[in-house]
Amino acid sequence: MERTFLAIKPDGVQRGLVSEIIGRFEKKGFTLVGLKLLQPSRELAEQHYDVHRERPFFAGLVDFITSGPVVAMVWEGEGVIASARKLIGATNPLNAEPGTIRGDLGINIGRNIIHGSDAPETAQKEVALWFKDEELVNWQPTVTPWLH
Ligand code: 3AN
Repeated sequence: MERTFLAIKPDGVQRGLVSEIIGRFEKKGFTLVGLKLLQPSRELAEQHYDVHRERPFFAGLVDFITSGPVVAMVWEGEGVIASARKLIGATNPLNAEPGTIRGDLGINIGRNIIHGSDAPETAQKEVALWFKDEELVNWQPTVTPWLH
């Protein structure tokens, strides 16, 4: 079953949006298989944003993501990678559609509340970077098996 890595960034945590955001993925019907609160090290942040290393905003991005607690999550479900990106919305919250997390809750591209893996390869890499195997729980909802 497909899995994706999602992280509520320090702005989302500090603004008290954790339950609102987790609720959106729960209500959609995806399955939470990994969850932890941590303040990422610079090393972890730099690895996570490695593809942006040459971008002008890289240093600021690493400073920001390491500045406070982050809620790191792994969600599972059919098509979860692309669907989570839709629920999250466009990178710039000012362009994100109403109804999406960034469209409803954010205004600043540098403080865009949540990260979501953008493709199967990055999802696999990011899940392995942020979580040990034993931190993930292999389970399936039994109350609504028809959903899956
Ligand atoms: P997304 O998070 O939508 O996949 P990416 O991968 O293009 O977007 O960018 C990663 C992160 O880098 C974004 N979530 C955002 O926080 C930051 N970022 C992207 N573009 C800019 C920018 N022009 N200025 C500041 N931060 C940016």
